[in-house]
Amino acid sequence: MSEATLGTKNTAHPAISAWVEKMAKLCKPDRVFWCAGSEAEKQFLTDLAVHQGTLRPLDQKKWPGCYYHRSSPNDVARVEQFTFICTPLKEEAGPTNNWAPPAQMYDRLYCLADSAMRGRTMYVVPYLMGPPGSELSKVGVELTDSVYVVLSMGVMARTGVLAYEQLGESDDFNRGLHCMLDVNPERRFIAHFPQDNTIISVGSNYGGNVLLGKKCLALRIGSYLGHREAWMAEHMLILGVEDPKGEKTYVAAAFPSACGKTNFAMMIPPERFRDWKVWTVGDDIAWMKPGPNGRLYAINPETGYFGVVPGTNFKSNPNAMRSMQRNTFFTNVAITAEGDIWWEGKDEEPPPGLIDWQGRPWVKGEKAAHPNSRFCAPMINNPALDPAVDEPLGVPISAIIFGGRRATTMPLVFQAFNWIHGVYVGAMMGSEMTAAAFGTVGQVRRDPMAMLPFCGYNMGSYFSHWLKMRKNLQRPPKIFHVNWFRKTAEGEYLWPGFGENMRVLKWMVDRCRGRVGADETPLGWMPDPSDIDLEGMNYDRSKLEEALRIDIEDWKKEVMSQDELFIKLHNDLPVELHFQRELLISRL
Ligand code: OXD
Ligand code: MN
Repeated sequence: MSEATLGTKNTAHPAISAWVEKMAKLCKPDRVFWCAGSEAEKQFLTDLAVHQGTLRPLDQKKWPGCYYHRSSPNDVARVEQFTFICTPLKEEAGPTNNWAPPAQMYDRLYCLADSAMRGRTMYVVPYLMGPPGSELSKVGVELTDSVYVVLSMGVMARTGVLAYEQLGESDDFNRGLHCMLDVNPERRFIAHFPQDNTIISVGSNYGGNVLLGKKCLALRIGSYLGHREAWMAEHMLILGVEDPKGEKTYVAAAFPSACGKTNFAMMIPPERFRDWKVWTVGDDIAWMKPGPNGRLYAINPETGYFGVVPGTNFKSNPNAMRSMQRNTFFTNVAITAEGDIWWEGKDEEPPPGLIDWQGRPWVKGEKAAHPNSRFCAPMINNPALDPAVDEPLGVPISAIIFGGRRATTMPLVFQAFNWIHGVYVGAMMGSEMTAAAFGTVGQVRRDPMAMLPFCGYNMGSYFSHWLKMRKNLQRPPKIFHVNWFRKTAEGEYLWPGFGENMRVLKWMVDRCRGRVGADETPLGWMPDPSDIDLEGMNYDRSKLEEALRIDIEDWKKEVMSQDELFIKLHNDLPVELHFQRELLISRL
């Protein structure tokens, strides 16, 4: 395609054409640029972003195809306080979401979007979430005035004309409008209109708020559609564990933001497990649907990783390091004049002349990279990428793992007695807050199924949906809960985590395959400490015993603290969860 034809209209689809025309009339851009997804287009837009100063090339010898982006310091994380679910009835959004009536929110946002792209270009980004040809895949079209968004969407989703092929003549596509405005928190809204399959995001340029395929479509709108269409959109990584016989067991795991999903999804087993291999299907989102043999199948709707950088190094996550070695965008890390980058927890000394994430000469003792600085890397770079990642049917899930960041109470691992008990365990998940969202870091909050910020409808109905899905599964996944973050009274971690988590993962896989026993406890099935293989580890078994210990007094407090969520959701909470709580109390 020649430069002259880049950006020209590339579809005659009536509904897309009409909607783009309507939005262009509203936003009044100087130009509408239709993205087709070609390499030439990517090069053209990258050069443009560099020319505009939005992207800065890194040292291309060390970081081929990699670019640096710095966001506005007021725009570095998701903003749950400005995120809205706009359903006709408040009850549909439920008590865990901000709600506004659709008409009122459309008015307000159309007012803000009016003429917002004057002097700018509106990019039309058609995209596909999920493998081409999959029944689970969904089409979206994002309109944006940010080249950074267009290029990042190109990493995170299958963008370009292939999306039109999946859509065919259907009008069933997500309409997403993104206007940066003046990137001002006072004019920042991330609004979802589930009934219209529409998203409007204004006033931000941070990934989680503006890469509309990700949190907005794949989770908030996705969960709403899943409820309607009998499938599940979950905040889960997907990985395949290959045992020495070459048999693969797939698991999906929900941990809250910045609690190690990417590390777990890309785990490299320790030497003791050299005959085992962990394959990554996805690190953040799973779309799951009952499939052949009564099993639950999952796809990763994304094609890239939008991961937290600080703490990532060749020891903590070698596959993430390899994934970000080329064709990656880094946002809000520290940089040098020569185009090298650094962050806290990178396993090398900071290079001289470091400039911090806000563009100031770095002062030792201050943060060089923002704690929520990110890499946006194509999954194809991951040496452990599972070949089944493009499989339209998805992969069969044998286990679902819930987990949070808990210094006390939660043992290293337990298995729920059955699906209903597992739904209760997931629903009551709690975690200490991290930097991925605006809020008080360290405070424990309930984060059901790690979906608190992402469930696009009433959380009580979402639990009922989980319970109902069981009816469509003859062989439901087993459900587990893990906690890698339990500490001693002195504040030391009881379990080393990272690759060593393979030892716990193996126990879960063996449970799924009926290869290991378990002890019945008040919480569920638990391993005897001798069932966790500690060979080759310089680790004291008494620590494992402590990590697995159930403290009845702590658990009584834990059950009491669930009151808050029970009271908040009392109108819509399925009775099964009340019963599960009563059963737990009686076991305790
Ligand atoms: C993410 C998040 O970026 O959960 O994945 O915040
Ligand atoms: Mn996430």
